[in-house]
Amino acid sequence: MLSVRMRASLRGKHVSGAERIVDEENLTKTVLELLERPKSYDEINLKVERVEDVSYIDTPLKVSTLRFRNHIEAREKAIELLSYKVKESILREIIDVISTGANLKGWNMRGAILVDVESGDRLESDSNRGVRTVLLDWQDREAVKAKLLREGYTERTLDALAIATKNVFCGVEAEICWSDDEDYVTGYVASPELGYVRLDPMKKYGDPFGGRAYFVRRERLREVLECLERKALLIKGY
Ligand code: PML
Repeated sequence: MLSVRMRASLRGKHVSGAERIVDEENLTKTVLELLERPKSYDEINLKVERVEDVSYIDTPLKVSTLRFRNHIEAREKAIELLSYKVKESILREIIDVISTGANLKGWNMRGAILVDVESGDRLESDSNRGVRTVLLDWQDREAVKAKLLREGYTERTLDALAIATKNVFCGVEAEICWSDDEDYVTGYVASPELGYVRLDPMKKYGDPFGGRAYFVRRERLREVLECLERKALLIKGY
């Protein structure tokens, strides 16, 4: 199979990214679809890579949604939900980091922050880039997308649910995420035990800060990273 990845930027800022895992006969169609995604850009990077060893899982994490009056209440709920696994003080600190710009320049990180689930230590080797969950897709993307949209979810859910599902598959103990898109305020927490819990809203409209944090066991760091960045995964259904 082939992994197809697209990244687009405008004046040095990332504006769009997407990934598919497809068979050869769907390559051209997929490349064209991905090229049409970014609305404005001055650079598009397209990478096609053969993947020999693809793992399959039957279903993604279970999805639920909780709605709140404001992001303060939603963030408190995120802390409450994850506190069975991560200390409250660590969760508060990480939420603060994401909401004020996680990289060294005080801006959003492209990838996720990696956090030791026990101590709260930051584990990513490059604190500007972070860690990216790649090489993943739905086996029948269009069918899952149609079902999610029918149920009132969004295309963001489609992509974020695939990422959160691969993260759990790879050994991430817990995750917290909300978008850096100013107009997209729904975020989520995820873990093997909680599933994928959407929290709406995790920030105010117009807020440009967002990102992801993955809580991992330090002693499993190497294998988790290897899986997140190098193991191809297809999710069969929803
Ligand atoms: C959802 O609506 O299910 C939450 C999606 C979060 C997306 C985060 C992102 O795209 O940056």
